[in-house]
Amino acid sequence: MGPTTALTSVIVGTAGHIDHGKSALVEALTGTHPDRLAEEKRRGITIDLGFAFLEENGVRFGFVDVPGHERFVSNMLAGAAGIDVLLLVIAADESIKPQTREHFDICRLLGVQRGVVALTKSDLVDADTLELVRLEAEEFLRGSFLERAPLIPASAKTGAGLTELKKALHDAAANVVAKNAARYFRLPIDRAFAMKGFGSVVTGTLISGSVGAGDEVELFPGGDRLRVRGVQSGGKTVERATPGQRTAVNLAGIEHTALKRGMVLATPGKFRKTRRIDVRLELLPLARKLKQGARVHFHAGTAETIAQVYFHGEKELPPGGIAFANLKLQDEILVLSGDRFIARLFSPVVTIGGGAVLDPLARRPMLRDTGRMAFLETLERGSREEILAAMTERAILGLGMAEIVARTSWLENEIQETLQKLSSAGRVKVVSLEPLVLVTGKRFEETCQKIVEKVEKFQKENPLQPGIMREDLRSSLGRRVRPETFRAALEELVAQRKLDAPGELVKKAGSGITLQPEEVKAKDQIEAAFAAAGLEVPAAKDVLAKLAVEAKRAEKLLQMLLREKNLVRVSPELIFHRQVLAQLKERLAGYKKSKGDRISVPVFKELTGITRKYAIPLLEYLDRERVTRRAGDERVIL
Ligand SMILES: Nc1nc2c(ncn2[C@@H]2O[C@H](COP(=O)(O)OP(=O)(O)OP(=O)(O)O)[C@@H](O)[C@H]2O)c(=O)[nH]1
Ligand SMILES: [Mg+2]
Repeated sequence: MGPTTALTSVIVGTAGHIDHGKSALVEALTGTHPDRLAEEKRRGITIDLGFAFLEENGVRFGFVDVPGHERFVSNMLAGAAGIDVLLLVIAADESIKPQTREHFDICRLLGVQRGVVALTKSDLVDADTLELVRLEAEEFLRGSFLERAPLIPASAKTGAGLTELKKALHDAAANVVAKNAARYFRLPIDRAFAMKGFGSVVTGTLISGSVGAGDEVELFPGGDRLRVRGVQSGGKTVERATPGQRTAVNLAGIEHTALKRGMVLATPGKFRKTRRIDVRLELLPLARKLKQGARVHFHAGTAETIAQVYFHGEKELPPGGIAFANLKLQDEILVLSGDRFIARLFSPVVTIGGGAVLDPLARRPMLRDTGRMAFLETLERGSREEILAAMTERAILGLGMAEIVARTSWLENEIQETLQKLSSAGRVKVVSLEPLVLVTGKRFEETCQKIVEKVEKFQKENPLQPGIMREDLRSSLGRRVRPETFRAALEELVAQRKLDAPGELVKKAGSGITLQPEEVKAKDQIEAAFAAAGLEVPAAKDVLAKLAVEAKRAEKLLQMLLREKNLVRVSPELIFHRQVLAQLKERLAGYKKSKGDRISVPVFKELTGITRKYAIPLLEYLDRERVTRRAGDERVIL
């Protein structure tokens, strides 16, 4: 491993009103001016995200510098996702201004945990003014995640306060909770470009997992599988980039024009793009109330789209309110459970709130879905066991591994562990491992019970049938019972000796058909009639008519003989005894030995002594049985 991997990597994001000195401060701290566009240099403002690095005392700081202009808040949002430490910049000569508030609200809603406040341009004000601004800032931050953050007067011009600022950034970095590189890889793309000699490159803040040359990654929402040619972090080539690093990924097999901000690179085959999500939505105290069906700008990661809001439960959300909502997105994007998002009003375009994704693959809201609120509550606060149990409960057809991963982002071993706990407590039943299918213990019991009932009912109504056909039984349960669940339930019932399932049949354990003495006799008579007839068989109805039992039961007895294969139906009208057919096959084999393997219809009639009425259906039957094969006017004996 290279030396860079030994460093702690921390992303510092600036925030603050336009012209308050964010970019100048980043330059003073790192030596790199983050503005890179010609237009930015000409106008003296930041338009899009800028980046700079500082390596000091074992910490590698990646700075993301954002624009303060109100028209570029959407660019700011793409940078704010993934920051570990907020560098809130307040100019001492202007104090708190609208985008100071808006940027701060955004960082809070995105769940940023810690930060440092720089009172910049300290060289422009006297000590009294500086003190006043400090008081205003303290007041502004009271009760927030920055309540205890250091407020440091600084000047990019004179260099005052820079040492203290760096120290404060180190202190904050020491408290950043390290993100786990063993989780699924995810890189929201904030830039895409072509590099001479390299091809397509995308950059972003690596928020989860790791990536290295040779990896296969999936591009969302498109779904392309791409190969990683190389990875850089902080301008240096690395073996693997880890979370909390600004990362550039060189991709093979795609034009840079097909890549853009808002797309995401991720571990292949794990996640699904979505247009419907369930969320917790929080409205800012100063926002206007939000009505059912309202449309808002939706930002998550570096992606941006439009969302229509449907509240579960209430009809509208008052300022400062919090509610569960279903969002219908205009474009397909990749968001995962726990991801934060920001909502902005249509007009005027201002930030009104945000929240967290609870279910990235939500269903369309339905009025009769009364369990949804409790389900979302569980997703938000529940343990893994509670969440998995609740998900299983709501998955009528069972729940597979792929779906659990896509909806929770849990690793497979975490799912296995959770499963073990749940199945040993009897709360879920693993009905199949490959593919994984889970049903609740309760639903499994119900299915078993239903199967027994169906079999009993069938046998009661059809006393002369040995049992119900497996496939008929399964389809009688309806589509809500998955084939895997049916199979597992049947196995369980056989193991419990409640049912027998020989071959394609399912019947009550130990049950057989008990015939009345006159039925036994009648059955024998039918069989004997066909055995005696040889190849010139009588019509079935004539045989049955001669019996002492009533017509319906006689028909059942015939069916039994057919099922037992003692009689064989050769054509709709003609039934033969098994032994007669066996003799015929033998005779053909003898013919083949002495006369050759070709036989014509007249010769066949002569050989068997039967008329065309029997000969043609029999030959067609023999063709089907692959005893003979038709070849023009003749048959080949096989
Ligand atoms: N005197 C003085 N001027 C400063 C200081 N910091 C920045 N400036 C000046 O303030 C102006 C704006 O600085 P920027 O760093 O571009 O401000 P910004 O916050 O990045 O602005 P946007 O990115 O457009 O939001 C520039 O002319 C800087 O030279 C400082 O500490 N002291
Ligand atoms: Mg700037």
